[in-house]
Amino acid sequence: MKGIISALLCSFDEHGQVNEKGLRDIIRYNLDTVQVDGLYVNGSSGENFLLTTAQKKQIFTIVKDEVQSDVPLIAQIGSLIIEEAIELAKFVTNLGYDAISAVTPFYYKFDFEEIKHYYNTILEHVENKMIIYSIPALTGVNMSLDQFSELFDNKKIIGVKFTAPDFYLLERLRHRFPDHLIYSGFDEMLLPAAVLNIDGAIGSTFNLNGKRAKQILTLAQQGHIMEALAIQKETNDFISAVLDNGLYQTLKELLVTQGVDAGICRQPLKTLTANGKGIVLDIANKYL
Ligand code: HMN
Repeated sequence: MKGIISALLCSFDEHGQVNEKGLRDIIRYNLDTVQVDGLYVNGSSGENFLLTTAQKKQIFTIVKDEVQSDVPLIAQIGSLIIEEAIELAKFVTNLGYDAISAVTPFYYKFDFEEIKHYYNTILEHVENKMIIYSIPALTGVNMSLDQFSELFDNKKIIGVKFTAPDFYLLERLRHRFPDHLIYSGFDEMLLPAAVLNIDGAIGSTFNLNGKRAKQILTLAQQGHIMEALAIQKETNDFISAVLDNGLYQTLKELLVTQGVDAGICRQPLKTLTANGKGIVLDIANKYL
């Protein structure tokens, strides 16, 4: 489960329903064209927190059916409703997902004991491996090195998706846990994370830009930092254009320019205006 892993986008129709053909198209593009090393399903990029339980299960099922065992699959099952997290963890484990992942519980400012209890409780119910999903900017949950260490005391917790610009903590984590899987979560900071010897990266922009990301990771691993930096610069030009125009909407519309039926986002995420779609064409011409 190393390398460049796409945080999979999902295709929705104008009624907010999963477009199965579109989702399969997105998967095929990731596997056949971008050639990513794995898929992270129902993360932020999959609009997970806007979905019903039935839709989450539908997406997990379609993805496994399309991918089979071609690349590793990680299922994000985190939910504020712990019963839902457990139900989804069991569901994807039965489907054959290689690992589960759960975002740190958010909104209520849970303390660390509550967060630890959350992970351990989910894992009591399921025979699978867990990747912690840490994204402090969105959850408000900042964990220290010692707190990560306490979580890792549970042998089923095998790694972390580290989505934060804290390279000191990332280096300390890498040093202290050489055998855990450490993934970088901010695509625009892939190179500095790669220099710290991460195992891989999980990100939204890899649905389109995964080839450049793979080059950055490989070049950094080989010590070719300046070559990697040139590709990170091009990548960041791409990412900043995407962010300026609306992240998930733009990524989906970029897929549409490549013949992928990527659909639109679920409400309350907005849809692109005609002007926004024009900007997408410019981005596609420049970077794809
Ligand atoms: C996921 O859960 O879908 C992604 O792994 C999250 C990932 O860290 C992305 N973060 C968010 O979308 C909030 C990044 O890929 C991010 O989109 C990218 O670095 C652009 O900022």
